[in-house]
Amino acid sequence: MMEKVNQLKAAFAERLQNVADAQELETIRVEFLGKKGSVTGLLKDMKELGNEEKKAFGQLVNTLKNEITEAIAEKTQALGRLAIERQINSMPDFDLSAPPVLDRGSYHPITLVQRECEQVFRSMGFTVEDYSEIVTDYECFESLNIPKHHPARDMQDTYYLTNGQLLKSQTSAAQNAIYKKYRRALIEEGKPIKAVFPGRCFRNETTDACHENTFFQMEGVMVDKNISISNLIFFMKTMLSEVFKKDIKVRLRPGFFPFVEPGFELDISCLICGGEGCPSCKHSGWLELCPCGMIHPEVLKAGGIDPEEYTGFAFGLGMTRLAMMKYGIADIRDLNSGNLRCLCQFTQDA
Ligand code: FA5
Repeated sequence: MMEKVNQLKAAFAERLQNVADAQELETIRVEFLGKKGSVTGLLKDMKELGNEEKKAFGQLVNTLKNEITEAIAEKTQALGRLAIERQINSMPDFDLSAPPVLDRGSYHPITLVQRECEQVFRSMGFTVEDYSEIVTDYECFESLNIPKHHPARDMQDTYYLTNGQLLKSQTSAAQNAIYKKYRRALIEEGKPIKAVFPGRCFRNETTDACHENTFFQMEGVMVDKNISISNLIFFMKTMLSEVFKKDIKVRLRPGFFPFVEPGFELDISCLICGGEGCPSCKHSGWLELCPCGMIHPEVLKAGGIDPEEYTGFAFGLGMTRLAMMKYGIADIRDLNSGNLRCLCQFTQDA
């Protein structure tokens, strides 16, 4: 009996040493600890033993069971750490101390990400629109169901000009103009509105590793008959897998924006720390990347579209944060720094 226990112990140790991933580890766990596993199988032999021997053998099997459970838990953690290391190592090299290459010009990483996103959306039939950086209060707030004195304005304090205009705090400021530009084609010719509009945004807020006072977003809207949340999720997933060229862990949770109902926050697992928590993700392991939702009826009405007949989705992709995640840039402020050591390293991707 004792020999059987030792043999099993040795067999487990050997299997554990060579395990490559979590799936294989689970197979081993079932093989040894499952209902029909080898450790459970040992107990069947107990029938042949006397009472005293039964007790001693039972304890032996229990100890073995605990040892195997513990070893599996340790291995699970080690494999998790390994997976994170692999993910970090697979990110493109980004070295702030590398000497700048000054003999040629280079594209800014945000330009590269913006072009890539534009191309993805163009291939799905979206038009790419340009819009002003200086907008009116109506464009940035009122037309988006945010009347004066609405508390949602506190989240987006921006810079006001003496003539009452303002530097846009969100690319959503172009929504109203886009609806008005395309509503005739929608209503008279049945052409869905499918548009993205990238742009620079401004907010009067304190900067940190993931917040800038000047950053880029890309807004997207789609309006037609029978547009639903499934359409929204499909386009979001397609965009992320095209940009990152791999599966990215995302989570969708409820979010409040007066111009959508229902509204969501779409977060991605932080690629700087692999989800462990770091300054780039405010130590949460997740990064708010792309809030979205179904366009509020009042917003469609303001754009001259009948919400009884048409529905649509909208999203506001944080393009500066997307560039951080794609290129492994831990501090958002490097992107506006004008530091060529950082910025010229992305030329080869152009
Ligand atoms: C908005 O700006 C909404 N207009 C987005 C939206 C559009 C919602 C359409 C629903 C429908 P928010 O303030 O959360 O939402 O910003 C959107 C994204 O922009 C954030 O997830 C983040 O990725 C990025 N962002 C916001 N503030 C900053 C900042 N200070 N620095 C860098 N990126 C930022």
